[in-house]
Amino acid sequence: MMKNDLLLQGCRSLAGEQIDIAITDGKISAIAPHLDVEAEIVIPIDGKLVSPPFVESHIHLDSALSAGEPRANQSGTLFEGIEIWAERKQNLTLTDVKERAIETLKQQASQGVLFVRTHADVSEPSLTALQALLEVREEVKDWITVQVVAFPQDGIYGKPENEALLEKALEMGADVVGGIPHYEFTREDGVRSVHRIFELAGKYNRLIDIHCDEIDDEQSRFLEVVAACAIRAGMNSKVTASHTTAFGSYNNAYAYKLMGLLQRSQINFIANPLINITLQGRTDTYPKRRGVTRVKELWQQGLNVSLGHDCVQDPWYSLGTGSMLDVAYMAAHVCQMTGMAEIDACYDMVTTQGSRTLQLDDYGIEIGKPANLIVLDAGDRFDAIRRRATVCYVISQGKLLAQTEVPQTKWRQ
Ligand code: 17E
Ligand code: FE2
Repeated sequence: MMKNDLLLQGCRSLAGEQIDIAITDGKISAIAPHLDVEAEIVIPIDGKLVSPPFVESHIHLDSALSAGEPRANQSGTLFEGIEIWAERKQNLTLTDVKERAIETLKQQASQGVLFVRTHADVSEPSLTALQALLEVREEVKDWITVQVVAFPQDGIYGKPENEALLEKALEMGADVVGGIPHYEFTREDGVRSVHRIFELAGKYNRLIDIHCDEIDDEQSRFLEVVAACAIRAGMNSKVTASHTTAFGSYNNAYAYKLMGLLQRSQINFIANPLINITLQGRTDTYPKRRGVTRVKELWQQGLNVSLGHDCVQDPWYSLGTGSMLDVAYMAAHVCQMTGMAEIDACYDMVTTQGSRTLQLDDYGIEIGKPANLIVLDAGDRFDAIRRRATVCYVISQGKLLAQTEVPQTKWRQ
């Protein structure tokens, strides 16, 4: 009889079934209510929840762990964050970026994240952030999968050299083309930038993920341009609109028309509720806007929505731990996704829906797929989010990568 490398006994699946899982040569070799097989390592799971790993679909690893350098963000706005980062990025070195990125990836992986899409700022002439994150992508690939977005933070047309830097980033091997149309000087530049992004994605055969309408201005309407380009280019689910916070401020008549276009486009959406609940609404008095896109309505329409952390301790957000359960928890609150099915949907947005945004093949717990899975100290998705449960085991490519004990309180009285 073939001996398995790992056997997980007595797992609870997301569907609530009791299952054993066997792993051989990095792949899931068997799943059944009870497996009578031998294995090098047998782990008793005791009815804990087994889940596909978390997917971080939107983070900036180049700025992670740099909060306070050279100064803190006093206004709490996106714009002051961009100014502070413009100063900090003068001093980037490969080692500086790689150390902070790998430290963040370790924090993420220890909490069950095994797939990450990171933005790399490419509006800086040495392309140090990009080079560093491309090197990191290779160095960590045996335990975590990283996609790199070439992200022109200062706008494609903000400086004459920026457009060429974006293209150079794709030649160097960035997986995804990014953009920031709402930050370009004019509406026309913003529209032109979206067209340029689609041209480049076509030329280099890359995915697209645009920071789109991350502003409270209800007149910021680049999402319609992105959706129209996606339809015309036939790129559909290869395209992602990140943030789209202005969608939360559009009038309902326009939102209704837009929703039809989005349906046709079948693009993906990423909301970053931790950061946008703090960045947006800063120019409001009261009532203050929530600063997130229409997550619930997009989800109700059957469109693909995933959630990101965006930042871990950087000029835009000094908090953050990398936990995707924190992200899902905040989404449940800010997006008022508090019904039972809605809370489960928030969990799916940091797992399966994220895998769709990243266009991952081979994601999920099925026989024959790579053995990437996590075990949570929870009974179901609701329980995992409510308690932001400990991720006890992280199994990456068939190997036990990280193990965390569940904290225990001892009553002394
Ligand atoms: N840059 C940007 O344009 N928007 C953000 N939310 C972050 C960086 C974190
Ligand atoms: Fe972002």
